[in-house]
Amino acid sequence: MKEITDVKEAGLAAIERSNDLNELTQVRNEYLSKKGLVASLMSGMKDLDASLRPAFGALINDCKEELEKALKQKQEALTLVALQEKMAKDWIDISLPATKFPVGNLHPLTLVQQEIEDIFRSMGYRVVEGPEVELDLYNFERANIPADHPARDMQDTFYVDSKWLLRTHTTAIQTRTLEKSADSLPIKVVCPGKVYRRDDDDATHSHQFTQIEGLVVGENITLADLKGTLQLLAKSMFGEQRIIRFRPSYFQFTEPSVEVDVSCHICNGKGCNVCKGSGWIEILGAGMVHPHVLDMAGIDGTKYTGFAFGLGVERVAMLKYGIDDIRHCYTNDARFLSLFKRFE
Ligand code: FA5
Repeated sequence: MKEITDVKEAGLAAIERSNDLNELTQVRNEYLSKKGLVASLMSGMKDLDASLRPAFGALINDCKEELEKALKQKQEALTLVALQEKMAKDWIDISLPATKFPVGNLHPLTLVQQEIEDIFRSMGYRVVEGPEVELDLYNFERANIPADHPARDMQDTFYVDSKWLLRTHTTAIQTRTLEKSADSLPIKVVCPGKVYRRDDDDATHSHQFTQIEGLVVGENITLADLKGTLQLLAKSMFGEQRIIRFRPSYFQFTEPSVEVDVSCHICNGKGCNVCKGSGWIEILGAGMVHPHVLDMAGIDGTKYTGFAFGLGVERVAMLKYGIDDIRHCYTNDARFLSLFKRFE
């Protein structure tokens, strides 16, 4: 009996002395594990006289319970201390200024493209893309520009071989869409994408630039629909005061064809150096889809009509943001690009 009390006292003292959870685990193992001191005391019970066993058993149980209780309390206390130490060590000053990471912004051409896409999406148009390496068939033949036709000279072409070329205009996406959607009219799409021409680079020309083509085909589509649509585009892009005008033009795949000017947003039509004194700025080419173009795609040109237009995204961005040289769009000067942060 004395031995039990000694073990208990010694155990309680060892628990009290433990400075961290590791030490406490060692004490637990020493006293309460299967081969610990309490278990070995217990194994002595079988050698005792039967009359002494109940009192012995009760004392052992009391010893065990007291040690377990003390261990639990100490464990909670040490866990709390460990947490407090960790918190004291790991604290951060949330009022310190954070490290600033340079954040990029959208390219002006992306901004203009997204703005135009959004305007047309709000009118129920789909956005359709196509391949940049294109078949002569879709870029020229289906656009009513057969081989050896002089109209091919208007768009000097990078050929890959006799069949394949780098598309010269997004009209190639138009001719593909016409063929694909011949059985599911009406068509209402805008087609953005990169195009390539053997033009000499200067302030307003690039050998690679971006176009957005618009195409609507259905019953009773007229030139008035084209004009209303482009009027809305001009107002959305350049302001409510803008008006547009049509000038007769020529494209092989539209008849009639027009070139579209918007009243100058800098001088309000009075004449300035941006509009070269005329009060008008040319923004795109357009027209009614030639019936032969519809026929070639398998659409009845006597029943259905359509309009199409194609604009240069760089030229629109130059007008909208006052960019004086198209080459700025392609030289990746971070100072130039960062100017467009505020437009996002
Ligand atoms: C065409 O490419 C016609 N496919 C547009 C069209 C579509 C007409 C549907 C009718 C119906 P054009 O060659 O004019 O047309 O080019 C359209 C626009 O692309 C021009 O108004 C101009 O804004 C831009 N553009 C043309 N060449 C260049 C170039 N080298 N660099 C930058 N922009 C250019």
